[in-house]
Amino acid sequence: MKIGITCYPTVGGSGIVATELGKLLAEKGHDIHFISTALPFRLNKPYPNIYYHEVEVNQYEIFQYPPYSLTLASKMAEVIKREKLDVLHVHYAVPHAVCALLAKDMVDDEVKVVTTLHGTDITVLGHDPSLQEIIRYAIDRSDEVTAVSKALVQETQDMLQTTKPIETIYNFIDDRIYYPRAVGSDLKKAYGITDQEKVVIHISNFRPVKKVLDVIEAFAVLKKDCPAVLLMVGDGPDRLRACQKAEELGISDQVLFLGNQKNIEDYLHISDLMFLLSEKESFGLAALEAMACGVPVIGSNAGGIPEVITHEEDGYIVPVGAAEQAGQLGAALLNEEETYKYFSTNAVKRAKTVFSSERIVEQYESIYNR
Ligand code: GMT
Repeated sequence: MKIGITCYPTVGGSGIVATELGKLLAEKGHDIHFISTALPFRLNKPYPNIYYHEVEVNQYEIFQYPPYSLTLASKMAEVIKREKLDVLHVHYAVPHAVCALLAKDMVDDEVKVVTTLHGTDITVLGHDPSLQEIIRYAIDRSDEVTAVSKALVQETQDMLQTTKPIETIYNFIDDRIYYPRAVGSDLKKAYGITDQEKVVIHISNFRPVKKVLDVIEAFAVLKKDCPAVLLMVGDGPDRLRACQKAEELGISDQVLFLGNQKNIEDYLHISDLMFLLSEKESFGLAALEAMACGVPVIGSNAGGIPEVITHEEDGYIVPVGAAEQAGQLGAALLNEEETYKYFSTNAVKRAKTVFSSERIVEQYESIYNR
């Protein structure tokens, strides 16, 4: 098939999943056409059947804001027509599905629009009455709609009363990159982490919904019972507040803010535990990446996180805001070797089976075939 893919090409779970899906579909012989503002950042080697069509958004005096959606729709229309796309798979209802539907209408083509919901368009934009109509339109007019967790399907239907059936297709990771690996302690040493210290990690874009202050608080509790260092990977609006919180709690020497990093797997390979204590999270791709590397995760009960982590089997689920409980559970797990091994082995098993890339790519293919 000839499949167009539109996603946000920057760092973020939806862009990662869209790119990995494109790569795996290309490996299965499909022609893939990425239509986006930049080359997706995970597209790091040449593929003869992956094409990239850049959307160049220009600023004109008559527009108060750069017309991203219109330029994208126009580029989609051009690619649908020239490349004779069978399917245009867009990630996010707003604006990407709306652009795809407009493009399809512009060229009056039979191309099918598949929309994948990743959460932010529902959990954040869906609350805005001025956008509800257009999100509902994008979902109901798409030919097929998928969402990355059952929780997100439910939330979408409850909030927007959409009529289109929405299929849950979970996210996946590239298991050639994320797998358990015993690495030397060079990276740990480079960061001044001793062999006696456990490594706790948090990875996100530090938006308020990620509750990074709770992560710092949970780590402060954990540290009382277990010598440890916290790696804060990523960057965003709450970074400064998180630094201040670490200072206030007198733990800033044990909390390392690493900013955005490319080779996340290197950090996961030296980690023992992850905290993902978000207030909203439709899936939590970072948790799956950690589990695939054998790192148990303590997650909140927000959105799709409980579909990724199995409580008391491969990690723990705590209520949103229960930072103290997360810290206590974390310390106990790190101090209890047998339970830790059990959780770590189960986490890898779950990542490889329930979230196997092979199985999930087949689910998308069967939607395209339909
Ligand atoms: O979490 C974010 O702020 C980024 C956003 C994205 O566009 O990547 O993440 C959303 O999509 C990911 C991939 O499906 C999910 O793993 C995240 O849970 C989801 N974020 C939220 O629901 C807040």
